[in-house]
Amino acid sequence: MKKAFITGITGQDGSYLAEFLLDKGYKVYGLTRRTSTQNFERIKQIVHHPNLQLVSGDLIDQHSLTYAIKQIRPDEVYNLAAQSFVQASWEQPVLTGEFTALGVTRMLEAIRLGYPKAKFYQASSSEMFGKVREVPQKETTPFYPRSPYGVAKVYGHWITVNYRESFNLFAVSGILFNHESPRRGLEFVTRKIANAIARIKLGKQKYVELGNLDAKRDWGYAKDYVQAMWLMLQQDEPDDYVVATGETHSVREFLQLACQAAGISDWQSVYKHNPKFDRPAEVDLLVGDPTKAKKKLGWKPSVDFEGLVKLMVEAELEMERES
Ligand code: NAP
Ligand code: G4F
Repeated sequence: MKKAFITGITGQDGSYLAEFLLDKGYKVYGLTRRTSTQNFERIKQIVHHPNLQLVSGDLIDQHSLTYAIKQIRPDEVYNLAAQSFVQASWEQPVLTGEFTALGVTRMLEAIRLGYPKAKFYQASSSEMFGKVREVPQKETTPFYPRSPYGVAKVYGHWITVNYRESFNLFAVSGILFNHESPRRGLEFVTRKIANAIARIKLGKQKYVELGNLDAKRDWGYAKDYVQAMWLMLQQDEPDDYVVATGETHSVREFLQLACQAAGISDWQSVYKHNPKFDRPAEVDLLVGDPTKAKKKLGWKPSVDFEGLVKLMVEAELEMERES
């Protein structure tokens, strides 16, 4: 039985990846950190699965990571844990650096010292392209991060490449563009809009307050993207890949389509601008070129932009009707 160790198992991607690997017959170990209340909402369907084991630790605590790797001796390690909210990275830049940047080195050290045969996946991000140097962005596009989060991810990306080249580890970096789902945190713009529009439709809320509607993102479906992570670790050679849909849409388009999906005819009547949600430095346009992932991994997205908005709004309508 293959063994996988996932950091960030309680997050959006970690929970989908754990389900995907359990379905494939893996024994899955998930790192969870101590919190005053348990945060197992996204893994509630699998938490009692006989092939899932939760392991206590934190990206800031080297011993907990090295101990876990030594004990488990995993075939595959997926480092998905991070302070992942861009806006919060201006409010907590040092903590973001500790988790999202140095946390990667701690994981790599744990593998190097504890079980160097493990294959390592690093959750890199399209935020590294920031003020984009070319359109669309591919594996060779230079980075120009625009937030403490983006800067931390650039560090995580290069330390992964460096450990591959220095210590011959099977370490790969997946440069994933935005991917969403009904399990997205409520603070991210897609889930925030989908949830607010459902609540407005049901008469529970009047407006949705947003920042910059002009920002454009390449949005895909999270379930498709965890499959790409796994495919990267099944290759003969470690390499880095862009994972994206190749299409870009504005926050405004997301809002308009969400209203349409809920049967709200005038999107402007339910929207207010709130400068609180504007960012000190914005990433205006992201659009990825997934040619390499399609060709070498045989990966392709199964849900388009319209389908994604629809599935997110429908999930929120169902949840809000029940609550
Ligand atoms: P998420 O939902 O915010 O999940 C983050 C996970 O990291 C949670 O399980 C969280 O645990 C854990 N975590 C945070 N700090 C930790 C620490 N110090 N020690 C241990 N665990 C810690 O993020 P996601 O959307 O699933 O994204 C997964 C990864 O992909 C992240 O690294 C993110 O930066 C990256 N990424 C995401 C996207 C995207 O569009 N979703 C795109 C590119 C890259 P708690 O539950 O305890 O908070
Ligand atoms: O949903 P967002 O917060 O995601 P963002 O900043 O693109 O980051 C996400 O994707 C990255 C991949 O590129 C990941 F690495 C990262 O971990 C995270 O998952 O914001 C998207 C856009 C931004 O341009 C923001 O300015 O939406 C704009 N926006 C407008 N109003 C808003 C809002 N964003 C949020 N969160 N809330 C608003 O009210």
